[in-house]
Amino acid sequence: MPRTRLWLLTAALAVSGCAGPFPQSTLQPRSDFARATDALFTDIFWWAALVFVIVETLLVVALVRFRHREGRPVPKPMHGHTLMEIAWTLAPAVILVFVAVPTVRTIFATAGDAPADALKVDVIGHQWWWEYRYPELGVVTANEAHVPVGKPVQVTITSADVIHAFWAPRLGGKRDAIPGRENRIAFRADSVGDYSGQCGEFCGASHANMRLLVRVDADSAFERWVAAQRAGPAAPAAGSLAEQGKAVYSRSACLGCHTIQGVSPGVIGPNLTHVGSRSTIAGGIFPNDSAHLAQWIADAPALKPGSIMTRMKPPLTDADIAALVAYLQSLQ
Ligand code: HEC
Ligand SMILES: [Cu+2]
Repeated sequence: MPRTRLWLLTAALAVSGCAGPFPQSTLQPRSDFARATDALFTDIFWWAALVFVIVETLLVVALVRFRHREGRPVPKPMHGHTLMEIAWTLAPAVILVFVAVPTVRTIFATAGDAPADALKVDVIGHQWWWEYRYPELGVVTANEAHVPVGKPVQVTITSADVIHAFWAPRLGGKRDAIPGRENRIAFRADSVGDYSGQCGEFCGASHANMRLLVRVDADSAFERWVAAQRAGPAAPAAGSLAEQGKAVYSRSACLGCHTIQGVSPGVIGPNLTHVGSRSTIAGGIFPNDSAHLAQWIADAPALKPGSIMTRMKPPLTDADIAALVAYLQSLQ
């Protein structure tokens, strides 16, 4: 009885793994690219299932029919059977053709370029965050990419330092981000929503903390986003805490590493011109709220091991940090 219960418990645990939601499952595709790879997977899965059933059936039949029985002589081994040798050489070859043809077809179908009018997005991997540039729109942002629904998107991927891999599983396959090289993915997202992903190639201490978000917007929302990103940074109100924050920013090391349009030209870290409009910070791992911003500015490596944004020296005062947070949040 306890054994049955143990089995039931194990089965329940295993099945509960199928409950979802699965924000990063390639089995829930939301673009033409992801649908192509998912269809290939399903296709090969059923061929593999067929092979499994045939092989296991033969195995069980052989075990039952030829098992040892009292008084039965030892079966005579067989040596050299031309027909069988040909059969078990040919069968795997045929199976491989059934796997290879759709695979190669899918590789070609997903390796092509998007049509010439596709939205161009340049993705640059950094330790440990993503930079997105829209060369035709003049937009630069970090960690959260926006693309319009139903439109072809041409993503060009490279890296500023080591090898990373851009991977938003429900939209497109994994592609390496290699310094000095450009890889591409073309896809057309088919439903509005947030699609998370992450770096898929080990890239150092905080590889696991290098997540990303692709927001697929309806046309009008995408246009609003582009217009907001193209606008200059909001000017803080006179006498506000945000204005003090801007002053702290302008006399701190921040400006050597970060760009805020018209304020500082740094290119080591993410562009902060509209940082207040993003939902997360630091490679998509922390919510963009006052508490996390304050902790991050005070001591980024404590939140994210190895962070290139080091602790500020001399340390900022709590008042300075509060002012900086207000300033960053005003940059919508
Ligand atoms: C040595 C260069 C450097 C300096 C100095 C620096 N940062 Fe950063 N900052 C970075 C890097 C690199 C990242 C990305 C780190 C990551 O996500 O792993 C970053 C990330 C950030 C982020 C998160 C942005 C996002 O969208 O994810 C904020 C906010 C930020 N820095 C604010 C500041 C402020 C305020 C200062 C000044 C007090 C400052 N930084 C000083 C390099 C720097
Ligand atoms: Cu990585």
